[in-house]
Amino acid sequence: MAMLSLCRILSTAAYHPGLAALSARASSVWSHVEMGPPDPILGVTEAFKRDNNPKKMNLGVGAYRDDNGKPYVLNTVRKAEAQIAARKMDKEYLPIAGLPEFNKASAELALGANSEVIKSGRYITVQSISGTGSLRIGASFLQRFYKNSREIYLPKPSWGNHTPIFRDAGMEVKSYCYYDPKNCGFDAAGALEDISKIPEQAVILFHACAHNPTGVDPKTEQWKELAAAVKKRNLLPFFDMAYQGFASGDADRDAWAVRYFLDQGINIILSQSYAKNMGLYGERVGGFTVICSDPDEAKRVESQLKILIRPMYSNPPINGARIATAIMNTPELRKEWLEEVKGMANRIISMREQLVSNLKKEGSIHNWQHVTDQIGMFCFSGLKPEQVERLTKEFSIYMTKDGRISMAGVSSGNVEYLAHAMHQVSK
Ligand code: PGU
Repeated sequence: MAMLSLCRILSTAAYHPGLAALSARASSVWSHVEMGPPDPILGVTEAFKRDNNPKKMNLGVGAYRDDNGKPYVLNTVRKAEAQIAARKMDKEYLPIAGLPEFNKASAELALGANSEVIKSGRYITVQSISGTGSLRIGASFLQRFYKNSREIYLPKPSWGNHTPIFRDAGMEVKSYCYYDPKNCGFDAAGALEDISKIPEQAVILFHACAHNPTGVDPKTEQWKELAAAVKKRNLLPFFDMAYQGFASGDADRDAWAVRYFLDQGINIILSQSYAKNMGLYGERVGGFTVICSDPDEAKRVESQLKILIRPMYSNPPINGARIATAIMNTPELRKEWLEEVKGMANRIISMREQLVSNLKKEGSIHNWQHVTDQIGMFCFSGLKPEQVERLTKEFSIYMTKDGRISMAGVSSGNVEYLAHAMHQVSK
């Protein structure tokens, strides 16, 4: 009977193309798959690309632009690429844990070459598929081996991809108070209060510097209080360092919190990305580090990280890691690179100042001081979702719904237009 009616539908469908599509849909094994929403950050770029307005601005994704609004490849990256091309190296597989020289240089960049941890060898760094891949390895490692807790506490708010990364790896994602919208700053009291209630031994995530999306970092004294609170609750801190050098323009200074926690005897885990500070976005270069109690433990952790990585992607890509290694390990390139990072950080700081002065010129009476107080790539503007929607619809200015502006996309050519549009939607 069922067979008969199916035949009838199919023969009718032959004369009605609409019906044919319908029956094809009903019979597909994927028919239950629903349309998913676009990504909150990368979806903004997709919408931006579809817009034909010549004045359009993409302030969604955190990707650095030069003052002409063009994607920027660092001089040191070009030089490293030339060095690598001249050596005519092969393209064999990397080891599962990646390029050993890269892993060493990466750990030293984060922890400092004179770090006791580095000297004693009680750590393991593996190359990762940029920051996201590093966080995901970390999440899976926690899920498999961190027996003390299933919970990870994220700052509220945090980078939009943190929740899916940890959730998809099987962790339970919770949050702690971080941002105070009233004074557009770090809510130290709220954070400490929340942390004092986090179950002992849970995992807590910190943005090492240049917090995304708020642009608000704890001050030195506040980091000290956070470290003390973490120690008291015996929490496991997971540092996400995606912007080393971008906050202050100084890579060592931006690693201060990470190094302070280590000095306090807290064995952190760490994710690093070279997307922003080397502009290696699409090359996907990053590192994942576990600080252990001794070198033997580090060896055992390494063996298990390899067992985790092997079925995921076998081994990481080679090209970007070679570039990053050449930059970090060639003294002249390293020096020039750190200058370039400072240059990028400074251009962003000057755009913050110009945005505020142009808002004032437009006649805005709001207090925009947080725009210049905040650091790193983003400005958490305080614009409401309706205002963001108007910016997009009326001015072709694209940003995430939470009002986060990627300051890296602002240039002297478009800062006036942005200020004008922001004033129009906020007056
Ligand atoms: N961690 C934080 C805090 C980030 O902001 C980002 C990138 C990453 C990790 C991962 O970056 P990788 O490219 O994987 O190294 N956030 C940017 C880039 C776009 C995105 O969402 O991936 C952003 O605009 O928030």
